[in-house]
Formats: sequence, C-alpha cells, structure tokens
Amino acid sequence: MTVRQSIIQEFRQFRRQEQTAHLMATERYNAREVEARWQKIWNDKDVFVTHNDDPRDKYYVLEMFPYPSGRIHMGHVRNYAMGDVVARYKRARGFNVLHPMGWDAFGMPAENAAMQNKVHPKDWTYDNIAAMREQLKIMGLSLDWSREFATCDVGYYTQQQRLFLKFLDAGLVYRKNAKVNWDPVDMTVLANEQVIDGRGWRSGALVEQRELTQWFFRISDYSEELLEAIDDLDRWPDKVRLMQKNWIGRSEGLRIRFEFTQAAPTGDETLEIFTTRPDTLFGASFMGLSPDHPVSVRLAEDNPQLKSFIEECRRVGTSEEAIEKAEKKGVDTGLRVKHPLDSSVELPVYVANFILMDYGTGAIFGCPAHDQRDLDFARKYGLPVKPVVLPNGADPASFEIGDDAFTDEGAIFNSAFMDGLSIPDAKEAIAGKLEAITVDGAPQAARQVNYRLRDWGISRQRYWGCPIPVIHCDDCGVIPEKDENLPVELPEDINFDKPGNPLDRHPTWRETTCPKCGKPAKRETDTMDTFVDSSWYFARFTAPDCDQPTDPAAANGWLPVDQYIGGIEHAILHLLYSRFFTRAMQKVGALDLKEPFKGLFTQGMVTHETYRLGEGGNGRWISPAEIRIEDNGGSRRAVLLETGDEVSIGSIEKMSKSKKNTVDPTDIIDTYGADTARWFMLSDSPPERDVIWTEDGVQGAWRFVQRVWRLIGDIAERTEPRGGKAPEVSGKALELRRASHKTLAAVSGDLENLGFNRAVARLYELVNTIGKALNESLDDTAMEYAVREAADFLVHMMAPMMPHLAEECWSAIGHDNLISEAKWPQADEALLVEDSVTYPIQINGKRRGELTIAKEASKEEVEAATLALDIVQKALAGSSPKKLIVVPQRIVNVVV
Ligand code: ANZ
Ligand code: ZN
Repeated sequence: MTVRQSIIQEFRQFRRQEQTAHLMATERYNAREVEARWQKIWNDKDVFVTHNDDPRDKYYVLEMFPYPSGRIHMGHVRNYAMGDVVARYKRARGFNVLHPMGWDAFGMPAENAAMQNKVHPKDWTYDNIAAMREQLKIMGLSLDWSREFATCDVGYYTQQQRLFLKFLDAGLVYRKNAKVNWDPVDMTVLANEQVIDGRGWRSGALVEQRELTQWFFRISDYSEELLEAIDDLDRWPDKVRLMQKNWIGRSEGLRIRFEFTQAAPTGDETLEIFTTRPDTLFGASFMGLSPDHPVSVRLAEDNPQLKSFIEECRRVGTSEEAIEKAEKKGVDTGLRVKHPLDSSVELPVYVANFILMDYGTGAIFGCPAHDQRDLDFARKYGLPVKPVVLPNGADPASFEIGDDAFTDEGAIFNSAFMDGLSIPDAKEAIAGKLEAITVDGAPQAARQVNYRLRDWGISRQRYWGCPIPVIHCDDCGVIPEKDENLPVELPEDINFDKPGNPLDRHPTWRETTCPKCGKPAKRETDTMDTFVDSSWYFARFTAPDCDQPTDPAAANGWLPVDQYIGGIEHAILHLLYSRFFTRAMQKVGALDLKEPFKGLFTQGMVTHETYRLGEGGNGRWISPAEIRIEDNGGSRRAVLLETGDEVSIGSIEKMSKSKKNTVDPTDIIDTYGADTARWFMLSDSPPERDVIWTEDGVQGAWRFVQRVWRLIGDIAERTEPRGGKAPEVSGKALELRRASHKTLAAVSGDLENLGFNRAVARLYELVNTIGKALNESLDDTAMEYAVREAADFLVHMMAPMMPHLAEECWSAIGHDNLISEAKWPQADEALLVEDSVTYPIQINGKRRGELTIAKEASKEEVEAATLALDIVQKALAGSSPKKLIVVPQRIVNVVV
C-alpha cells in the first residue's frame, strides 16, 4: 500500500465514523423516541396528504372505518397495519394513493352510555373519537387525516339527508306498513339480522312483532343486477361472493294455482303457491298457508283455535332463523284443494308456522318425501309420505323415506308422464304441461323467478342517527323537507330518563311548518339505520368538504376503491348495501359507476390463549396481563401474579372482553413500539387466517427490530454509500446481489398479492444473508457495493411494514430523503435468472458468441440451445454440424 493510499483509507474511515457516531451512541433502538420523531416529520411535511388533482395514477386503499367505542383493539391494529402496507407500497410504486380514515359514529352504544352514565351521546362519541385518533396516530399509519370525518358530523349527515331526498325523488325510497321486530328493552325496531335466536342482539330481550309505518330503500329492484355483477368481482374472496349470492337467493320456480273443492271464505276459487320443485308435484300431500295469508286471517275470524295459533306464531319473530328453528306446527283449516294432474287426489289445507307471507305467494304445496320441513310436519300430523324421486341405484319397489327427506339428484318415479326423467327435465315437462291448462280463466301455472332479498327497512326509532328529512302535514301528507332547509339537525337538549326515542318526547323539535302549504306540521322522528351511513362514506372521502354529497368528478376519479380491507362479519350487509347505494347514487347522478369495491380482502381475527381460575376462583376469566407463564422444559403453567396461584390455560379464542383474553394495543406499543406490533401482526400467519397473539411472538419481532438496527449500524460504519453504476461483480458479491434482487422481486409480488407473511419471511432471510456477507471481508469495492445495495433494498422493503425503523435506517445509511417518499427500487432481471452458466461458443475453433443457460441444463439441452443460436444457424446454412462438442460448464465447439 502506498502512503497516499493509506491516507485515503484513513480518511474514509474517519468520515464513516463521523457519519455513524450517533448510531454507536445509541446501541439499542429506542422505538418510543424514534417513532414519535418520524411521525412528527411526516405530519409537518404533509407527506400523506393526497391531492385530487395529482396527475399520477390513482390508487384508493381503504380499511372499514371503526366504530368509536373508545379504544382500538388488536383487530384494528391488524386491519390498519395491512391497509397501511398496501398504501405505503403503492405510494412507493408511484401511485397517487388515497388512504383516509373516519368514524362510523352513530348508533346505539352512545345512547346506552347516555342512559347509563348520564353523558350526552355526542360528547361520549367525540371523546371516544379523540382517544382513538391518538391511538391510531401512534401506529404511524400513512393516513390523510385532512379528509377525516365522523358520520355524526353535521356536515356528513346533511349530505346524507340530501342524498336521501334525491333517492326519494328518484323513486328509490318508499314508506309502507310493515311488521317489525320490536325490542321491548331497547324500545326499537330491529332488522332481521339483529335478532339472534329470537332475541335482540344488544339487549338480549325476547323480540316481539309490531306493525309500523317504515321507510324502505328499494334494494330488491336491484336483486338481479346485484346478483349478476357478483361474477365480475374477481378480486373478492369466493366465500364472500357466495354469501352474497345466497343472501340475494335467486330461485327459479313455478306459481301453480290449485282449485279449492269449495270456494274459500275470502271468495277465492283457487289457491296460488310458489314452488321450486314442481317435479315433485305427484308427491304432494298437503297445502300450507302462512299465518298471515289472507285466507288464514279470514278463517281465524270464526275459528278460535286457528286464531290463537296465529297469535302464537306472531310471537316467534319474523326472522327466518327463528322460523327455521321452531318446531313445525300447523292447524287444519278443513279446506281442500284438487291435485292439478290427478283427479283422484284431494289435499288438505293447513295453516303452518314455517311459511313466510312475504316470500313467493305465502303458500306452498308440501312434499314430505323431498323436503325436510314438510317431512317433519307430515310425521307430526300423520300425512302421507310418497317418494317421487328415486336415488340413483335404489330399488323403486322397496325405497322408503325414513327420518330424512331425500333432496339429492335422482330419477322421477311414481309420477305418471314424468317417470324416468331427471329432475331438471321433469321441471321443464311439468311447467310446459301446466302452462297449457286453463283454470278459472287463467293458466294453471306460470314461471317465476323469486329472490330472497327484501327491501331494506331503514327506519330506526332512535335519537343518535341521521334524521330522516321529511315532514308530516295533516293536509298534504308526507312532504320532503326543502333542500334549502337542510340540515334537519339533531337537537342537543334531550333526555334519556325514559326509554324510547327522545326525539318523540322533545318539547319543540318536532314542530315545524309544512314545506308545501306552510301550515304547522310535524317532523319525522325516525332516524336512519347506521348501515346507511356506512354505505357511501367511501365516496365522501373523495371530496369530504363538497357542498353536495359527492363531487362526481372526484368520486369517478377515485372509485372504485382499489383495495378494501375489513372483517368477514361485514361480508353480507355492509357490502351489499354499499353496492346498492353506488347504483342508487349513479341513478341520481352523484357518481357514475356501479361497483364500489374492486378488490376486497377479509382479514382473519386476532386470537389469544385464555386463562381461568380453578374452582376456588369460581372459574373467573383472567387477563394475560394478570398472569406470568412459567416454562419448565416444555410444560407451561400460568401463575396469577398477585397470589402465585396456578391458573388453568384454556383454548385459544378470538380476543374478547367476555373471556378477558385481550391485549391492549397501546400497552404493546408503549413497551415495544408500533413497528414491532405491526411487524408481528403481519408476520405470523397468512392475512386471511386467524393470528395467535403471543408474548414470545412479539418479543421475537422486537428482537428482529433490534437486529436490523445493529446490522444497518454496522453497514453504515463499515461501508461507503453506493456510487452511480454497479461495478462488475462476481463470486460472493454477485451472490449477495442475486439474493437481494431476488428478494426484492419476490417481496414486490407478495405485497401486490397481500402476502404479508411471506414478505416478512423473506426479509428475515435477507437479513441473515446480509449478516453473513458482513462477517466476511469487505475489502473489495464490489462487495461493499453489494452490501449497500442489499441494505437499501432491505430498508425499502421493510418500510411499508415498519415505517419508523425504516426511516431511521434510511437516514443512518446516508440518504437525505424520506423512505416514505422514495421510489420502490427495480430488480435487475439479469440477476433474477436462476443460477446460470455462460458458454463461449466456438465455430470451427473460433469464438463467435456465447450461450447463457441454466447451470443444471443437460448436455442435450445445451446442444439444442446451441443449434438454435443465430450465429450457429447462419454458419450451418441448413446443413447439420459435422461435430458438436459440449464440455460441461466450460465451452461448446461446433464444427461445420
Ligand atoms: C314444493 C317442494 C317440494 C318444495 C320439495 C321444496 C322441496 P327457495 O329455493 O328458497 O326459493 N316455499 C315457497 N314459498 C314459501 C314461503 N312463503 N315460506 C316458506 N317456504 C316456502 O325455496 C322454495 C321452496 O320453499 C318452494 O319449493 C316451497 O317448497 C317453499 F321437494 O315447493 B317447495
Ligand atoms: Zn301541508
């Protein structure tokens, strides 16, 4: 080494030390200090504020917005960590990313809090929002907070009222009398899905039936469209698509009219039923009427037994679930109908508790052999059970129905002209036949498509919701509030001393004047179902300050949401309502698209072990914070910190307050930092599966954070930042470059496909690889380059997941921009090729070119690839070579 060289080297070393002095001073990575510092920088620089007029390609990523319960839970952490990875990754890929946050802030819990704790729902809600906002902020999410809103903000619900009036004007909203599920404790109407096992979902009270005038959205007008479009939602999970299909529940069937032997007391000569199985008509053994069928209602007027039966049915609830679970029961009306195709058969007509009035015609023919409900019913009342579908391979002479109805494929038998047909062919045959017969002046049957989907009842008799902006006038009827009078604002001076809707009891709020005639009139006191609030918030985020519900240009520019992320519990209602709303908004010109969510991802739940005190402790659930785990060589036991008593370790369950197996995200973040929490959430299992939260797991993530920090410190200290062009590399340096480029390509793919756990695994591996390379000598510049490149890539790749650590590392290795604003690096294709070898190609002893081919290519493959080369083809000019010699891994010689 010359003197000059050694001076240069000394100087370089000095500079490195200077650059990394702060690194060495802080051996330990101090997440608390670092995270707060970067959050402030991002915030001060408006790094995540999104502009609608940004010319780059748009990408909209959204997590289902939270209900402001007061504290975030681990499920939120997981959900938002995933969304944030997507947002940060897409930003790095050059997209103009919209990643907003808001609050689904109306609803019952605020009123419950008001009743229990004498706190105003508004104060309760906004206090909770403030607390949760702070919690989300310490997670370091790349959110555009400038677009934040809560659905209870007057600004938001004003626009929702405006939208409602537009829908009303467009015929998408109507009022009708409807039977509702009435929760006698919460004093409110419940949607069917809010009734669980016949009880209110919040109060647990037995639900009753009531008739009320309610507001409805005409979602059922869109049944077919909503169903068909599911097929195009190819970036939605299959299970969600299936659930939506089943919910819409299209069935193709036949309406058949059966002639009464004697006219019914309503004067009806025929009874019309709906069936999806007309192929089983010869197996009919009774007719069933809904308790609410006009014929049932009329008959009950002079039949006390029937009357009390109908009353009993009404107490069961309107939910399908409740009806499905109840024992099948009925009352014989004494009426009879004729079988349409077999004049020797008369069928008794029953009123039965399992028939719904608002499906089909509210009447059925019962075929016990092939329908379980009908079979249960027939067994109870001793009605005939005649099989008409024969299982494949069964003997028609001996086939009988036991306790189970036969509902599978088979061949029709015992059915006159249909014998031997398949079920679909029989359906066709009987439809054709009955369509051609005339009864009482009309065809005996007509084909019909039915949907299970009902119109959406949105009226709620609650205070804490968006007031329905209509007015009741004695003279003019129901009149929409004038646009210029919006908002219909909720009054603040309310009291919850009595149950029910405080708006009804307010001394003055209801009083107003009719927008049409100007006379005194009364306001509607129903508020909207909170599902309405969440059916269009994603559109509002695109122009949150617009003085109309949407700015169509902004909405059309951003929507559909490219990636929507949330819980499977919203697979049906929220998503279906939003899909309907988007169509309704299109109809009123608020935007111009049909499907709101292009990509949907439903993440798994966060679970944790459960702990419980033994008998002495009354089996009380114990929270993870109250115990210590002792691990003596494989056998784990849990001990109560306070007393030292042993606690039994139970199964792993979804984190829930009732089992006390929750872990508070803020505790975790205080202890380990947000990056650690985020990293662990993403690392352990595929995002669609449940993840088990363990202390060991979090500590593992924390150690990784420390390890990355030491590694980066080491690199900063021992290597120079990269210059412009990559040097020629070979050997170990080439190996390292290959590894980092391959990881980059693979992680990019993982993040595109939301394979977070796979990306994490690859980064663990890369850190190992870099660590090994560092242990070897760094004396050549090629190796130094390769290490620096690997470090840069590592920081880029971990940035979406651990953004604070990434910023800190990025600056430590000498970059002066923010990694949050840096462009995602590009993997070099040449370095991605599997291990390959380059053969010099000699033609007649002279080197003419080369061939790069996989190392493990066979001799035959090398020969074939050589012959395919242009230079060889030219030299051969159509003839075959005299000799072709492959020296494996060395050289190829062609003699022409
Ligand atoms: C005769 C029959 C025979 C039936 C058989 C089924 C099996 P989906 O597929 O859901 O549309 N049904 C019709 N209206 C009803 C109502 N209002 N309440 C309760 N059940 C009703 O179901 C259609 C089938 O459900 C219909 O086909 C009818 O029973 C019953 F082996 O008719 B089926
Ligand atoms: Zn009027």
